[in-house]
Amino acid sequence: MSHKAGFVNIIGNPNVGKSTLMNAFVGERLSIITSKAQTTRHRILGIVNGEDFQVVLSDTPGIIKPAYELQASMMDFVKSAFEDADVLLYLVELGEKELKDEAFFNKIRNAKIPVLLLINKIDKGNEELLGEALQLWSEKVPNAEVFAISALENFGVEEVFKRIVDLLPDSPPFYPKDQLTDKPERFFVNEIIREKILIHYKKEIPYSVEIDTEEFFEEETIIRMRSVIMVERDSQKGIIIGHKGTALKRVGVEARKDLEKFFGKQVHLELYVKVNKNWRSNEKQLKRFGYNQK
Ligand SMILES: Nc1nc2c(ncn2[C@@H]2O[C@H](COP(=O)(O)OP(=O)(O)OP(=O)(O)O)[C@@H](O)[C@H]2O)c(=O)[nH]1
Ligand SMILES: [Mg+2]
Repeated sequence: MSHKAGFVNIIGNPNVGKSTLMNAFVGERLSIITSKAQTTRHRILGIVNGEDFQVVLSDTPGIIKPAYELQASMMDFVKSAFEDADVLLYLVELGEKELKDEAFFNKIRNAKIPVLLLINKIDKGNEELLGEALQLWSEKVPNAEVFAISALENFGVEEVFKRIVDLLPDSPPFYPKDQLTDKPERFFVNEIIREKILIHYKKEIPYSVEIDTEEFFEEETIIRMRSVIMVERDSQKGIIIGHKGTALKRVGVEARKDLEKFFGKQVHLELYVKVNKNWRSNEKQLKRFGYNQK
């Protein structure tokens, strides 16, 4: 029996629904999703296995012009997603007109591999808007096959997946067939906590935060975790903790609930906050947190 396998990398502007789409393909909440741009900071693999195929999806950060070292490293993850793709999924949302970064856009237009251009969030529009978008994107990216989808409502996702499998080369699997992702458990702990911070704090706070799970200890009936919320400045520490610790407590309670769902086990989560001055611009610190992998 022949077997197909390959790398299918999702790229696009911030907030267009890349992580929502990846989770829809995988059927698990692997990538965190929020209404804020720059939610995803890493390249995260989601592996979908069938008897005769393995689709290795990559969720990537939204494409931006980097202003500091962390963002530069996020864009390196996007670059790497161009290098090993067998199929590119270029995700746009209804109403969007352009990819601001011309270099990335040209890479998509000149790609030597199949490109599927997916117009997402069609649940938000009408036939007229969709018609305009279909025309616009077919002209802008003539090398792509265009699909209209709603990742949130799981509309058109199955059809895209079938097309992906069609396009994959014959190849043995790259990962064990029971593997779902390339990231360790602690990564998902960090991400689930960061999601709560993105949801509950304003302005620059979520972008100044990094999580480091120092302890992950699985016992028979419970997993014990201790995680540090790192901020860049003293003033941010106070904001994270909040009056009498109520803000931090809310993060802890909500994160624990999600962690219990994710791991299917009772979770004990200890959270504390630490100032790590300007970590976003510090190469050593970024390496330590899994960025700057070059
Ligand atoms: N209405 C609608 N909303 C969607 C759809 N897909 C995603 N969203 C919403 O769009 C927002 C961003 O979704 P994400 O999946 O985090 O987007 P992303 O492209 O991964 O964002 P970054 O990681 O920040 O680049 C969230 O509020 C989602 O619920 C869709 O098909 N329809
Ligand atoms: Mg994302």
